[in-house]
Amino acid sequence: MTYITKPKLHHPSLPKNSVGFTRRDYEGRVSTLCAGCGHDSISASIVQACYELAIEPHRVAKLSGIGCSSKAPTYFLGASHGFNTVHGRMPSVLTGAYLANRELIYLGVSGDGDSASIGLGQFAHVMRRGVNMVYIVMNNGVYGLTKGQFSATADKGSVAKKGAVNNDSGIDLASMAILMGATFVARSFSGDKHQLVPLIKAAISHPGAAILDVISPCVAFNNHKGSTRSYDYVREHNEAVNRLDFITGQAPITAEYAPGTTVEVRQPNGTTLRLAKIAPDYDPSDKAGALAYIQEKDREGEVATGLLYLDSDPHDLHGNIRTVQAPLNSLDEETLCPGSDVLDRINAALR
Ligand SMILES: Cc1ncc(C[n+]2csc(CCOP(=O)(O)OP(=O)(O)O)c2C)c(N)n1
Ligand code: SF4
Ligand SMILES: [Mg+2]
Repeated sequence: MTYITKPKLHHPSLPKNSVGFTRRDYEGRVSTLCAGCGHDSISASIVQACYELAIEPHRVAKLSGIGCSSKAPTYFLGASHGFNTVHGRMPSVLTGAYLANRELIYLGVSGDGDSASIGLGQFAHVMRRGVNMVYIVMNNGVYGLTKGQFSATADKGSVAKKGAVNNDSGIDLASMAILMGATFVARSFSGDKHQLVPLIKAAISHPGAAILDVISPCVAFNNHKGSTRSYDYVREHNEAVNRLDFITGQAPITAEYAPGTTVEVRQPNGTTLRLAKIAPDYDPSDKAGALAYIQEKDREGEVATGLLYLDSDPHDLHGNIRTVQAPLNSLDEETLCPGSDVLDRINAALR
């Protein structure tokens, strides 16, 4: 309930990370979502990832749209910047914020309705512009907040709680993000923290547009037999292509693997992603191969999860349009307004 506040005092023996924060410092308010909602598990994974990466909470900006999923940022990173936007419009507000200040870590949180229905146009464009962000879709196949209508990601043939069958084709947001130009595309399941936490950490370390399509069952409206977004269905049909174990440069490698069973991918910011192969022939750097694999698994009724696509040399919006490094609010008037002589020269050059 909203009126229950969390105690501010922490036990003095709670372990701290390298920047002096406990895991509790990354939490938010008490959740008002239904008990068992997948979204709360994703929030817990975000808390864990930020704690393990030792991110200072004030360096994060979390933005969302409208929906149960878009309420979730209230329940994690309570000391970070937050902006709850209009339904489906989070990507443009995030893009604007990123243009104004590239020094923050941007976390976009959305739902399948928010991203694939009303916000599909915004979703497509934010993926192709190289906005350095982590975009998390809490995907339950329904509009949870408005009582369980099928969303645009619901699979054709899946059955609603009251028996209606979905006749429309479902939109695969991971495939769409790959097509649109996202440079880090992963899919996971809210119930698989071991897969999800490292993926969130890797996405944060990726200097480009990173998206995580996380299947997140809605226990109130879409967790029954006939649903393809229920806990039982996803557990039975989860086909992981790889497991992301370590991000070297920030964490030491502590496990050993047999030769040929892992791939290491270096990123421009000095971090290295180490992938333990589960599907031996799966190559996340092969765009066409990734799209074909996702389709193939979908045809078999399976859900491909893991790091599905990675461009290890991502482009960045600021680099593309050559903007200044400093946040706009730190620029003085002289820099922002170079004077009428300069303006006259620019106008003359355009004549
Ligand atoms: C402009 C506008 N249209 C419609 C709505 C009604 N509405 C609120 S949430 C929602 C769908 C949310 O679904 P999703 O993004 O999947 O989030 P979930 O609740 O399932 O996590 C809709 C249609 C709205 N708030 N604003
Ligand atoms: S209605 Fe569904 S999505 Fe919304 S909080 Fe409840 S379980 Fe979660
Ligand atoms: Mg939804």
